Amino acid sequence: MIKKVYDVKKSKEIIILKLGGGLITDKNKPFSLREEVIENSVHQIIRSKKKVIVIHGGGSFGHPTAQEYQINKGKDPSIANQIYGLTKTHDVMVKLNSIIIEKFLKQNVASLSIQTSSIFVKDSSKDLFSCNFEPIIRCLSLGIIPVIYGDIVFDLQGDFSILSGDKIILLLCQYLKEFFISKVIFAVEVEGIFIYNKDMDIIELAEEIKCSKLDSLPLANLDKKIDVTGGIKGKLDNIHSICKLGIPVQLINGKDEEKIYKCLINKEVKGTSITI
Ligand code: IP8
Repeated sequence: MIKKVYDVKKSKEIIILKLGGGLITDKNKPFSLREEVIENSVHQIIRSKKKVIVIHGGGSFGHPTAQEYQINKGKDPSIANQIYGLTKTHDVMVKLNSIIIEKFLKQNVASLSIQTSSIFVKDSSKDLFSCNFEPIIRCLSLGIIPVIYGDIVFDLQGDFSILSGDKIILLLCQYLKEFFISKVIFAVEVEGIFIYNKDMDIIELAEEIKCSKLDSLPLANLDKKIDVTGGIKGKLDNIHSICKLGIPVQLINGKDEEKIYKCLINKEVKGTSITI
């Protein structure tokens, strides 16, 4: 009996992998790409043969555009060309997304762009999102790798905002009940989460963090790059909520040749593990 439950879990197992925007682009230079990092990440995902949902961030594409038109402020007629900027923000994300999709297709692997702003709708009056998960479920069932991205999102109250890749992951973890999400991996441009060790007066990599300790971390990597979705603090809030659902989270350096692959196949890698 127990074995049967385990098998069902195994056969429906998926891993969510986020390719951070700061990993696949250089956030210091608008519209700059790290093509070789994208190619290598895609190669590792394919090599792992795991069922994966890929999410990617906005990096030097989405964030500067969203910031220019202050999309996160919501609808504000005093902001010049804001509605145009809303569509422009979506468009640059589509362009970044299609670059990733092409890398999969070039290696003869089926992957499909899932348009975030078409499947998610926000209702700010209830602080809720509704989502049509069906395209994601169909992709996974057919062996297609769905690739989803941080994007603009419409609001039932007539407004709009930005839905970050991290929040998409949380929503999938909360509501995608058809699959067993065994872990969430954040591939970023650094080794993981760095903290300040007061006793030794040094900054060090936090290799293991208990979920309950996430709120009180003496964070050291508070970078100042453009980020309209909350930077490292926003990320930790989402990670905290994901862990509270009982899903382990790992942060690894996606620039490394093999870390994404190793992490996907559950080999030990240096990085930050958030334990439940
Ligand atoms: O980089 C933001 O997604 P994130 C997407 O995952 C946009 O926070 C459009 C800025």
